[in-house]
Amino acid sequence: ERQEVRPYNRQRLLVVANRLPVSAVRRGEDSWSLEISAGGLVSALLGVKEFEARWIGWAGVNVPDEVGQKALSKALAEKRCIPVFLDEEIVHQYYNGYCNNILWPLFHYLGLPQEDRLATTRSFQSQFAAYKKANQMFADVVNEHYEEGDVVWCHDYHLMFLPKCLKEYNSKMKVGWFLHTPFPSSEIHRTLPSRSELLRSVLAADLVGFHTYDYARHFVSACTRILGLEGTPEGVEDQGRLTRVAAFPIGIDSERFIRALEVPEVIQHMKELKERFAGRKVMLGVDRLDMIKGIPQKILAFEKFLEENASWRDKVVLLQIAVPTRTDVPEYQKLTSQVHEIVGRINGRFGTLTAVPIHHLDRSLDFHALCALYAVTDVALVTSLRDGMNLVSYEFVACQEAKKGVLILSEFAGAAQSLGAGAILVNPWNITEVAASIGQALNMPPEEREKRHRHNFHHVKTHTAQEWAETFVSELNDTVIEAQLRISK
Ligand code: ADQ
Repeated sequence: ERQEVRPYNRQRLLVVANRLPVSAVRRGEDSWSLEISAGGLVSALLGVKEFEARWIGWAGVNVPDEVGQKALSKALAEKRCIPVFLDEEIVHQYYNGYCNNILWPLFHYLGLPQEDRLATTRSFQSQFAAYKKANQMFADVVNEHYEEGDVVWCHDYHLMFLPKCLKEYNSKMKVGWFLHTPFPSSEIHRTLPSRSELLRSVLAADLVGFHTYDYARHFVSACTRILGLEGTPEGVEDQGRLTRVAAFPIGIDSERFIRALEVPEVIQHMKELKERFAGRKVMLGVDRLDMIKGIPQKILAFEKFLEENASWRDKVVLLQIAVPTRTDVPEYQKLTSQVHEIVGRINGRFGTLTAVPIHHLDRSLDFHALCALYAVTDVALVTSLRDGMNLVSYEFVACQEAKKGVLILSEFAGAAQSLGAGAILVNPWNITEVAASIGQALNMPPEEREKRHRHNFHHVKTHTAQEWAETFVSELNDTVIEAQLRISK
């Protein structure tokens, strides 16, 4: 019904995220090549097709010269992308510093950096200043391209300051903000020195969205406890102005995965994989190499399983595909060596001259290779210590119509709330429990696998990325109209 009233496909949507969905590589003074970048946000928004969407964000490269900036803007315009140019110092302080070293770990319950408290506080302040400056630069570009009637949708923890900057430019702009990570308990958020300023800036938006009801509730309690505002079932109220707060669980473009399984190249890949691992059950992990994904914990649980189940040692293989990200941040470098060391030790311990139990790849796979891998997998292991949603679990389920494999899923991933009934839920910190659930998954009778898969497949097929975006934008339109009605009364 709503769709008839609102012509979604004609409304312009400005999607603002730290990164554009493409990465640029310089080929000459004024020539660029563009590649799609990996990650959950990009995967989800590529599934959103019904809007007249423009993307605004950083292209992932430093372009100090005007010739290069002009040429890149032109190349990006063909992909409906508009670049925000950030210099190296800002990227270092804002992106590597405040976003990835402070907000990301904090929102995933890993706490604030604490090696040297005084030094941390000093750099914290300059990083927060750079964060605000970068957000202002995004706001300038949005403001330059904004036309009346556009909807502006800001994404993620990189841009918490943006709603405020945008409303200062134009209080009539429809502004929504969505967080792709968890929003932590208010007791965690209150440790952040800039806690109040960030909450207030987000509250400038008309609609604030999270993946789960729990994250939305945590945000509202942070606003009530830290700012002393009033929380209502609708959102947060400040002097008669309501900021609507709600849950909008993301999904994937499931049909894209289902269709891919009929592509000859994917069928060929599947055949090769089946031959390569004939006689062994295939277990799979696909993650960005990040401490929140619990990769060491997952591998240690697999080791424990092999330790306790000698008869499985030559009958199962774990394929862990971990694409490196944020390679400039020292913690991520440490994690890479830690994972390599554990994998090496386990392969040395349980490997034979002809086979090893773990294949670990530090790289990204193309879409078709990934689909083939999902389809031949018997058991997928998603052991995030915290994860906003986790789309890998959705992608695996979408590719499992033939095989009906088992999903082992962390209870700390947002996806546990939607796929919990079909998956085996685990506490990833409990290595013994995860090891036991590997045994349970490998030995699960076909009827039970079928029943669990059916539940999850239905969910993944009916809760798509497209539906997620439509619901958010439709609610944002309604929220603005309601607010105007309230004011005119
Ligand atoms: P991410 O932390 O990036 O996303 P996730 O949701 O699992 O996590 O998405 C990862 C995406 O990257 C998937 O589409 C996956 O296929 C792809 N990917 C990962 N590793 C890959 C590899 N080695 N090769 C190829 N592709 C790979 C953030 C939040 C999540 C939230 C999403 C969307 O952390 O919790 O679900 O945003 O909101």
